Amino acid sequence: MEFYHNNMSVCSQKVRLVLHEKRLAPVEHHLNLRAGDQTRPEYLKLNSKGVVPTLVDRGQSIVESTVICEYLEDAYPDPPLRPNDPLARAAMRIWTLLPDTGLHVACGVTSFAIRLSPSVSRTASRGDGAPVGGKARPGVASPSE
Ligand SMILES: N[C@@H](CCC(=O)N[C@@H](CS)C(=O)NCC(=O)O)C(=O)O
Repeated sequence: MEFYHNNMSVCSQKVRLVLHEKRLAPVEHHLNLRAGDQTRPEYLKLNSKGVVPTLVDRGQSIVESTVICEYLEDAYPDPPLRPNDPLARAAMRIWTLLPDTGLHVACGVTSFAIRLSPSVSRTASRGDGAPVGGKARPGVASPSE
């Protein structure tokens, strides 16, 4: 099993949580989104949208974070993460819709602005005083790196 992801990606985080709960340890490929790793031809063969995450399992590429989570639940049911009760399952699906229909889009706009706008990169702060476009402290990854 191979997992293509990024440490700052919310969509990747969802899948990392499921992998951890199921004690699965795929070979990890950390993509540097700022450097454009996600647009390399070999990666686009796995994920034609050029986004993370992507899971490769049993020789097949699986995209879309929620679909990946559902796949992991189906393919590796132990321990189960999806509730059996239909109402609880409906609530689970509402939770998974929240990032899919709102959060990812909102984050995408912000990430895009930070990545492409030199003025935002120069003036925005990561919260620790360092510029968003600046060099990370040792052990701290820059956003979308
Ligand atoms: N609906 C997709 C969204 C994937 C997505 O937008 N991923 C972002 C990171 S959270 C990305 O790879 N962006 C790359 C870019 O902006 O070039 C999913 O849930 O997997």
